[in-house]
Amino acid sequence: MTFIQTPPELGNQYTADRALRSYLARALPADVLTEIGPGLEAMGELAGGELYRFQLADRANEPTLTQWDAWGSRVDRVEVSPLWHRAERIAAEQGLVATAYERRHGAYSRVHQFVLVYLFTPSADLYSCPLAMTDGAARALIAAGNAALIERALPHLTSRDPREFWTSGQWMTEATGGSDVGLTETVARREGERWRLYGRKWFTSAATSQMALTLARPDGNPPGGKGLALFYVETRDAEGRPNRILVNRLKDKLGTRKVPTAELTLDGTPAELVAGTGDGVKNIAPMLNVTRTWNSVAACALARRGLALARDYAGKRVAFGASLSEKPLHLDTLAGLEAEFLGALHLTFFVVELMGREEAGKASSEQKNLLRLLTPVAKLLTGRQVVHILSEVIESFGGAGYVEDTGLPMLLRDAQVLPIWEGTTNVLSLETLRALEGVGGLAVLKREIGIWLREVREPDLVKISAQVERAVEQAEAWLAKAQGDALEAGARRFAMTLGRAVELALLAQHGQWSLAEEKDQHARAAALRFAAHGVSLLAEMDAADSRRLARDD
Ligand code: MFK
Repeated sequence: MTFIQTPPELGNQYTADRALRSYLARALPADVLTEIGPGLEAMGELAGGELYRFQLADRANEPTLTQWDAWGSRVDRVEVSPLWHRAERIAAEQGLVATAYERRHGAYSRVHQFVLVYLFTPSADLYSCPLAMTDGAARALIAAGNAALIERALPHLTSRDPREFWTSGQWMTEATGGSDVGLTETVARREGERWRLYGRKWFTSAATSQMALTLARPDGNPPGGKGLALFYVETRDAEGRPNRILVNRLKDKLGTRKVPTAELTLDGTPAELVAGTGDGVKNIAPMLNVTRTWNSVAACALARRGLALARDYAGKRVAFGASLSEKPLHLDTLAGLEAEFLGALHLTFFVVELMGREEAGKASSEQKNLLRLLTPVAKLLTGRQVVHILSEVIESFGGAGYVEDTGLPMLLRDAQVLPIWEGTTNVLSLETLRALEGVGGLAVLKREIGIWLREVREPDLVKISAQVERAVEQAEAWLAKAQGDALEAGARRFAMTLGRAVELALLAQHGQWSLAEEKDQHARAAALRFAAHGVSLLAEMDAADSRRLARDD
């Protein structure tokens, strides 16, 4: 009889997630957890069961673009995969955006929302992308205080009724640059009573959204980000036709293949100013901070999915006389990945907690500063961690991980977008330096880390605390000394060091709590393993050598 390998399976993705449940037990008041628990369990069941099976069956379906109808009219219809239709309904009904705005649990509402998002994301083929932009648009409209647009769009963006629910695009990237947005070429002209936009948007995610926030330069404005204005666009007119928007083509991408990313021409698209005729980059920043946090949550979610499958498979796969889950080297490999994942999870949800406090009006000025500083740090670090973790997860399946219809390669390809969109690792490292200036340096972070580490008693974890403190001091010393090109060249090592220090400090704090409250060694073990991987990445690099190596000088 030919051998047939039993495939990996998923159970309820909430009840089976020991680390998430342990985190929530510490972070949320018991009554809040009791109230939201059944909803999380239902989402975990859906994501590990019906939706996961649907996702595997729907694997080959990708979005399509029909530009012309049979009679020669330009229609530019984008059709998405069946799973995306289902995901849209689930997202509305389960309040994946709404939960944050209904604020039923005050400052904890963001944690509630993002746990739902975390459970949903890995089974939803990056439908989280339009949801992230929707959440970001809602936040940017509120921040701008534009009463008319808030009244018009917010009820749709935060609706739980699938018939009313809108998603939003975030059209920033042009051919001139995805990072240097100040180079935007799209112009805005005042024609009669309204603004119209002319230009080409080079990378617009989720082209099926009902609205978008976008940047354009009002005629006569100066170059750069300050000369841009933030505009609100509805993508269809009253008859449902494209609103002077041409979909040139869908992008043929490495991953996120279910996301209908499009090149658009704006050919007199009617638009409304969101917040004055300038400062576009500044006005879209609240949206960026929200989508960057979704990015961090998605990184954790995809990493967790890969590890859940790898762990299950290790129990089923037999090689060299024993199951992989009995093999010391296989276990050692998975343990290292789990520790990195847990670091990412704790950093991400700490940022989410801060965001919830800020929105509920409960954040101190120190907490606001921490949020400003750690949003880019979490995004850049978790984006790199998830790619590393999923690359190893694929390898842990051997050849099966390389075969498309296992559904595994898609995980790695989708994860690879997370360090790219919403600001690459390097762009966010530089953003971290700017954010530091705005919050008055590292003092606020050092104080917070000190508070966490003060609770640590267990001798192994106390040693880790010293390692964290050394890394932060080293980062501070480097920052005080580095200037000009050296500062820029080291920005990534610096930002990653900060992020790793925060992750390890949170792991140590949680490890201590979990030992005391849950009699559980899991978080302590994660802290020790993470510490062994190292925290500080800082090193003196010779600029001339870098040029030699990078440019082949
Ligand atoms: C599931 C995952 C979900 C993810 C969904 C994603 C969907 C995909 C959609 C996209 O990918 S959209 C493209 C995303 N693009 C980016 O994220 C752009 C990356 N580039 C940067 O972030 C650049 O650093 C930046 C465009 C901001 C540089 O432009 P500028 O014009 O040089 O901006 P500058 O001078 O740094 O900042 C202008 C102002 O905004 C400053 O305020 P002041 O004028 O008062 O000095 C900044 O402080 C402020 N600002 C910038 N970034 C901010 C911010 N304020 C708060 N938070 C921020 N993050």
